[in-house]
Amino acid sequence: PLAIRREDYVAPAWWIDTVDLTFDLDPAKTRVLNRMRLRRNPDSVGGPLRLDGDELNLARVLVDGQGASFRMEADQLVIDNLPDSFELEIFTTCCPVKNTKLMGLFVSENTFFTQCEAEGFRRITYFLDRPDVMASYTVTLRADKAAYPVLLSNGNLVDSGELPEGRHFAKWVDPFRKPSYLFALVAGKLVAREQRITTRAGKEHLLQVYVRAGDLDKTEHAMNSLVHSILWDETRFGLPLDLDRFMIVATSDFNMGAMENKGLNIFNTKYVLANQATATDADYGNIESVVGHEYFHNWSGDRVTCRDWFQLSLKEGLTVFRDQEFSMDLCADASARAVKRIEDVRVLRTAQFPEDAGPMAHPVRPDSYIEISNFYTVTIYEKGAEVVRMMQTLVGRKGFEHGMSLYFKRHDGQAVTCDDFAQAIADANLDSELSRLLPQFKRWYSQAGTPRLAATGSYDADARTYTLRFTQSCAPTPGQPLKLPFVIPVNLGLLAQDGRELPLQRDGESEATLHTRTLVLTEASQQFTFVGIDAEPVPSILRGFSAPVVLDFDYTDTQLLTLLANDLDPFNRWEAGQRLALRSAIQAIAASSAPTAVLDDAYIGAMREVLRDPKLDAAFKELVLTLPSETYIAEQLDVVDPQRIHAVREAMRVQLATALFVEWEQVYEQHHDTGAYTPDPLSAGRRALSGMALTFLCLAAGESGDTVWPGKTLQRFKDAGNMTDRFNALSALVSSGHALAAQALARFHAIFKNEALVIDKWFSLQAGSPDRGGHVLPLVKQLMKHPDFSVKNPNRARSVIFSYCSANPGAFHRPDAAGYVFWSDRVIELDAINPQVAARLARGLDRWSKLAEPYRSAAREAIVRVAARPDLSKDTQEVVQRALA
Ligand code: B3K
Ligand code: ZN
Repeated sequence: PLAIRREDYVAPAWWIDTVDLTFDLDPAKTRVLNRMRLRRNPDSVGGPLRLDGDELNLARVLVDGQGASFRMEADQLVIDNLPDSFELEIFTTCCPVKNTKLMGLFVSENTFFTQCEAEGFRRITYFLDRPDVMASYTVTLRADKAAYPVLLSNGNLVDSGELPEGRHFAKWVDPFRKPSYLFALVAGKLVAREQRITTRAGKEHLLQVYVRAGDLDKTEHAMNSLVHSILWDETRFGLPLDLDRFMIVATSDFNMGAMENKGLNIFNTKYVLANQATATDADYGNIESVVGHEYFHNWSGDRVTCRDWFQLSLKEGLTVFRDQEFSMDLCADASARAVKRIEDVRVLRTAQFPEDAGPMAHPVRPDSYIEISNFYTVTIYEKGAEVVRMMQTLVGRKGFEHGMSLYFKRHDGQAVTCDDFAQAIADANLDSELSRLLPQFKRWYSQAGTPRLAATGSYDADARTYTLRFTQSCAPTPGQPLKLPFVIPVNLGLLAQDGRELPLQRDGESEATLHTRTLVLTEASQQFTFVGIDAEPVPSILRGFSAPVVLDFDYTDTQLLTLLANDLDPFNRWEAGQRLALRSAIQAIAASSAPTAVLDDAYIGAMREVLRDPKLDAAFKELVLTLPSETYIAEQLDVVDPQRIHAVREAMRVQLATALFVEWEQVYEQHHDTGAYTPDPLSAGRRALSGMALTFLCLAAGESGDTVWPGKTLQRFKDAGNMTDRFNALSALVSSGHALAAQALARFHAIFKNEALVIDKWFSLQAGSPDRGGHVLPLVKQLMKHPDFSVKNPNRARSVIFSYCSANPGAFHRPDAAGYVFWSDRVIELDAINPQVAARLARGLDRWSKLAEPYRSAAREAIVRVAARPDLSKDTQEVVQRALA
């Protein structure tokens, strides 16, 4: 398959002004009548009309009401000799019930849904299926009334009524022009939670959350999240809801989290449904951010969209930044905000940094792709959000808000580029560093790879000065051997050795600033001298993770312990603990002996202090006590032995469990009762920490043969008043490998057999559990034979296959290569059903070339085996070919 290149972009030869679609919905054969008004684009290079199509049956093409001559070139319908402006009518049929790719129009539990981003609309009708073609849509849905009582599409309902033979219709008009990827329809038996709100602007709106009949009691949190999102966007950015009616619909068959179709967001049930019996605190948090994310797209994505798919981060990076800010602004205090920031950075470092270092590395604005679906990545989303965050750091919060206003004022109703966004933020802040450095700053969009920032400090006792030297570099990535220096905002503080914060006064400045200040790096090497320093300070560099870089600074253990105990910046406080743990892990991995006493007394003592500190929130303690993940540890090594990493990390966990046994008991006693359930960050933090305590207590029990804590944990599991506590208890038993786990698992399944999302957790916990003598792979194979398993349902496939292959390295990387063989079988099996899901799974062996033998050769062989399959989708081909390149 051919690569599409960014530099080849040309404006379309034709514009589509209006689209009038009529659907006769039938699962086996849906008829689509598409009437469009087109006109020649005078500013284009010209040429025939080429409409995209995919798996459509074409019945009729009329130009201005007359049969027209056309030809097919591959999947495109081509028409020559057209007038400058005309009406085009196309009649096609498709088969939604056979659509297992879940792109275009598909059926899930007898309900019709659509997914059109990025290129799904061409599976519904022939079209200029590209985001810079924006049209006004009128949609008429016709279907059997008893089977499909609810008929929804974008915009406003303008007409509805009965038709002969028990059928009915609904007609929808979207008042906003939009690209085809934002089209949506839903038809089926659904019920809605409704709420009317009046926004600050004084306008009334109807909000609806549509679900299956039994799920209405799980929609309150999603509705609340939507209301909060609407108010937040109006308050923080002055962006109001622009529709009379805003709908969310949940489906259990969905390739990703959710989709921001104009006025009709379609969601994976996982990000809508929650009540305290079925959803964990993490689920509640995810629902809040995904509902926010999709709602915020209404402006950043829908009102202003992308010119082409290379600009995807224009809407995704910006919208992730917006949902992160939203969740942070909802936090009651600085500690909760820091917890959210740490969680976001953890995602970036465990998923995006490896992507940036692997075969799929690409810039935030990619230069080429084979299948755009493969570029809905953590680089586009999370790194893209970090790039926007750095802009905010450089222009300040108010300056950023002005920049956003200018962006929407300039580009409302347009399809634009990442350059347009950065330009607007800079133009609204002409006296800022961003404006001065804009061309260089934009290297964040064009250069792939994670920059490394090496810092050294030197103290001059006579001059009472402290000098920090920074050297930045960035390793080659595919197609980019050489990198130019980035603009890197470094938030810095200096601590005295007793942990006090020092005022910061640079050489030549007349006054000192308190606490944190932002240094803006632009050169390959740069230094900064601070004056009036009485003793060698401890630098707190990159506070709040002010740039997406790897920071190398040769801290002594003592310095890290000082930061861990005192840093005003909670992010760097947490980071100091992570650095200490990582250092011990890496030493133990390199050693030849069996890992025992990996963590030293100083570290254990510091963790004891953290657990006992009455001033720290439970959520923060839980993060500090969480060891760096196996994936993150692996990224720090040149050669990766997954079994060795797993063994070392497990030894560290056992050490934390046994050495802090008394503290874990106290923590559990103090935190396990959180009263009536609410998913707020404070009580969620208490549940997280008491859950962690149970895990460690069961782990310690496994070492000592004690049966008290496993027994208590089982009781906790039975009595729990909410899913968070129940699942944490279950997980403590399963992960410690205790014999009581089996009956708890059986009981859990029995209680929740009718709750698909809970059954996903049941599968996922088992497939992701620590390996004991290689038991997980046979278990996974057995789980795939369970009557509740279905490989066609993406959530279920992810809960078993991905939980094993992508989230359980200690069990997946087997010396006998059976994990890799299983992986290749599943990639091949899934590819025939759903290429997007298959390609995602195929990414699981991205980092094969870093593996130690025998893993390396065996992993490569598994990838070669997939690559050798004939008829592989473009999606999977692109992933495996890049892996082998
Ligand atoms: N924009 C969609 C993602 C579409 C993925 C297409 N393969 C969801 C989101 O980012 O909000
Ligand atoms: Zn998005």
